[in-house]
Amino acid sequence: MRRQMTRAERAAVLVIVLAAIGVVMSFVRGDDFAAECAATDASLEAIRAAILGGQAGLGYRADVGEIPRSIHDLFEPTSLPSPLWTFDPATGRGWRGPYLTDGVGLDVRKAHCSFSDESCNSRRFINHLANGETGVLDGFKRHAPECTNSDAERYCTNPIMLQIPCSDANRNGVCGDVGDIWLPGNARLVSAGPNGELETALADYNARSRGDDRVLYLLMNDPGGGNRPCQ
Ligand SMILES: [Ca+2]
Ligand SMILES: [Ca+2]
Repeated sequence: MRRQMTRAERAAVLVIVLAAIGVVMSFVRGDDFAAECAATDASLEAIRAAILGGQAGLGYRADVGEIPRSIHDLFEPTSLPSPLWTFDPATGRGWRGPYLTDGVGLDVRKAHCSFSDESCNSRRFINHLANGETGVLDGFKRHAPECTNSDAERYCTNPIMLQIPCSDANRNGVCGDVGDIWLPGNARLVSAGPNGELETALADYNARSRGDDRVLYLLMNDPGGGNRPCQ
């Protein structure tokens, strides 16, 4: 005849079941994060290929003659001098995009404060971003602390940035002051990463202090030690 489990045995079984559920949940969450991280890195690579050229074509730089000022330039040429708005076969110059297909209209009020709130001092992080521009969102939409509360609608969508850092001549941590020299050779694509907070400062030309941000340099190898592993 089947023996009844004692209370201690039932408790032990319950602990084992709960532990198993915890392991499964952590795997699910880990896979989820790894997938979002990989998707973000893939978007960074796709944007770099759109700028520098790749399998899909020569890219923005070959057509326009220089790298864009922002991701928006890959979707619309309106920030360029008007002679460059259309491609001229005679000169081989001019915009002939869009160079990407997965653009979204940016509502910076829904992004993290680093993007949308002047109190976050955007000159430390952003050289160009305006509400209504077309951009590309990163893959991290659920991990920032703000995304777990009732403000979820306000936050949780973060655009990938094209950062063109500066020399920060006066060493005040912000770019755009008199004497600050822009460094397009150090241009990089930046995602705010899983915490949704943009930590890669414009004045940090080698992005050595980037937290969990995902950084991809356009024109040089990463001088800042690389990103954290995608797991
Ligand atoms: Ca400065
Ligand atoms: Ca971050």
